[in-house]
Amino acid sequence: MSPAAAIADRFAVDGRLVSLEPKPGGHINDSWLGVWDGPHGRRRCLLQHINRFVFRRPEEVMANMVRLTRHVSAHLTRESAPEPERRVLRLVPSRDGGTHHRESDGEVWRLLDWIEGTRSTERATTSAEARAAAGAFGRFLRQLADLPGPPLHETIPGFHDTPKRLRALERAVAADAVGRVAGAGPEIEAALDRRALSRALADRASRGELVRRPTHNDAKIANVLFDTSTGEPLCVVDLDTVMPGIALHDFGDMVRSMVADAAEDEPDPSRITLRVPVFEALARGFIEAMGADLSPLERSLLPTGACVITFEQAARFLTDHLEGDRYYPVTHPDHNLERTRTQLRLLQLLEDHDAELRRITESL
Ligand code: GN1
Ligand code: MG
Repeated sequence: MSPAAAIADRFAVDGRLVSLEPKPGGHINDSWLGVWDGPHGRRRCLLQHINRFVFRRPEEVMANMVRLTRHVSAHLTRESAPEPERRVLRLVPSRDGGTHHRESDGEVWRLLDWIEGTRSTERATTSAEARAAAGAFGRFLRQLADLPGPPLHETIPGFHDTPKRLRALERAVAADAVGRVAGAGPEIEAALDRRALSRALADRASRGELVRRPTHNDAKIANVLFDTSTGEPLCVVDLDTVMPGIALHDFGDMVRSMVADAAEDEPDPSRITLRVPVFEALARGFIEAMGADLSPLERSLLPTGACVITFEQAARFLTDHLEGDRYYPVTHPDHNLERTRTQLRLLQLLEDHDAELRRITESL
């Protein structure tokens, strides 16, 4: 039995594990798709190992997940949503009744029911798909807006604290730990030139002008499951970074990850283009789904959200490149530098189109 299969066996699934295959996807956690033969036929589940280098307190990640999935389920029941079990992630308990399994080495694992008949995608192929994804994230935020009780745990402190991300970049440049600063001159200059942008939302948030609420914080299209036959966006996944935040960061991540029709690590930045209709579709889908939960100020700052998050992601990739690729997995030495270039190119395009994007959000 492989180590992952031994761990899968620690969860309360009725039946025999017949296969367990690695499921490539996100950068941070490792996942496997398992198939069980049981009394009610075949059952598929996703086994996940939580990355403890990134999530220092996995128990808090799990506690958030339990609270918020229950809350979303309650909303679905109240709304009489069809097939509610396909619209929210469901944890499979461990054999001792816990929400996760902790190995003797301290590593934390969880098992989720696989949502059958869904597909996910790395890129938005059409404006309609982008609008649908933005609607899914907007509804998710609305469902969480009335989460009772204390705020969710901050699973990664300062996750979207953009000025802090800029300071981390400055420290990485000063330290030049792996001798890569000389080879990244233009990228460092382009990022440090955007110092003012790093404060564009942070200052307003600290003055209390932007509501803090539970947000997703990794709102890329790959984190939405679409119904394979109808194309309806069913379920928002990757809930590890759901924590208090601001809605504009989620909108920013949607634009960052969908507007360009190119992979995040496209090696040729000249192939990055800005699809204005996709931006419009995202704004439309998000505004529609959020309704009155999005303030007039937030609405007017949607294009700023896109710039801030694209800048922040560029700073994060560049910092990691300069620190020797400790956070994001890479396949070749300049991988994080290439990712930085695509983000910087996209940021430039967003800035060049600023007036047009503002006109669009004002007109909706
Ligand atoms: C990471 O692991 P994944 O692919 O879901 C990262 C996000 C980045 C994203 C870039 C916890 O997400 O913040 O935007 O890569 N997640 C974490 O693709 O750092
Ligand atoms: Mg993620």
